Amino acid sequence: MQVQSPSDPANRRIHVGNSSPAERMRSQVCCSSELSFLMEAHDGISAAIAARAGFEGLWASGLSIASSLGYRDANEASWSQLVDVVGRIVDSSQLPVLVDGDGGFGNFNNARLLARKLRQSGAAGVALEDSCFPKTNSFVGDRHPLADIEEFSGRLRAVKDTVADDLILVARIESLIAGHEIDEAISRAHAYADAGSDAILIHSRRSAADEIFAFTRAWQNRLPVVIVPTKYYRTPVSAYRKAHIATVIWANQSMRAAMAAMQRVCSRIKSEENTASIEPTIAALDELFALLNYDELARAEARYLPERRRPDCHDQSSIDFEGPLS
Ligand code: SPV
Ligand code: MG
Repeated sequence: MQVQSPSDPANRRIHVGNSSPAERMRSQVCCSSELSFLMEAHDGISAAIAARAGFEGLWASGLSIASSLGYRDANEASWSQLVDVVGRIVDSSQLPVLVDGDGGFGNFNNARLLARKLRQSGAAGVALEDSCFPKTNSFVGDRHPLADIEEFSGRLRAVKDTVADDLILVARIESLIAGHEIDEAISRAHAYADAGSDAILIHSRRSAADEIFAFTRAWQNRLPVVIVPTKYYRTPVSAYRKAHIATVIWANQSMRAAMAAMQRVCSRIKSEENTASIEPTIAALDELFALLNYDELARAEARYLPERRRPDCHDQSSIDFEGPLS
């Protein structure tokens, strides 16, 4: 029997040892003194690529998932579509996944249903933002309406009461996005901590991280702080370590990289009516087969499939089709 290497994705499990996805995420987001990083994924292949690159946790981005489905980040994709994609991300990466749950798709009842379904899909955590349904992406438009603090705290409590410690609960504060002062964000952070959150995500749309650091100075790490440096990408991560930030989310770079690459390739193929010139610039098929572990399938066929039924040792036309599970 062939022994699989521990780095073989087919060999990893969502439960590593006795650790659940939430426990693995907790050791990264909540309890580790080291700064940790979550990489965006929006489908199975982007998740597999992030895992291969060495990331130890993923962010299932609402913006990127909506975009890959051809929707706008305005709750146009449904909660069940999100849950389906999260299942693919978990499956293909076997990493702990923090899911962008937007505002929870409604009130406390929708939020707790979403959390329950995400737990079933193998997610490690959910981030809920204090926006109103339907939400708008934080970088689109101005003066986004914020949820009432008490009402949003109820959403958080309902999620906590439903999934307890099986899912990390990150409360995301949109105060700074909506144009409010640090004090407003801090009073929300206190309320959301009291409601049972495991961590606070503070979001900013500025091109420098000044208001993030003003928040961390005032917050004094009462709960771990998570940030999303999409707009203030020039800030070095050493500054986040100094501010004792727990987790950085690289929220949409894979989706934007894929978009740029697809745009380039499509326009070249359209104008050249030939793929010869772009072939060296795109992933080889063998890379794709390696990424998705086709070797493991060949080994499994050798182990489980009678020889006469294996793809490379029979005449397909002589075999009756019996369906994928036969
Ligand atoms: C997402 O990735 O969907 C986020 C982060 O919510 S952001 O788009 O930066 O608001
Ligand atoms: Mg989002």
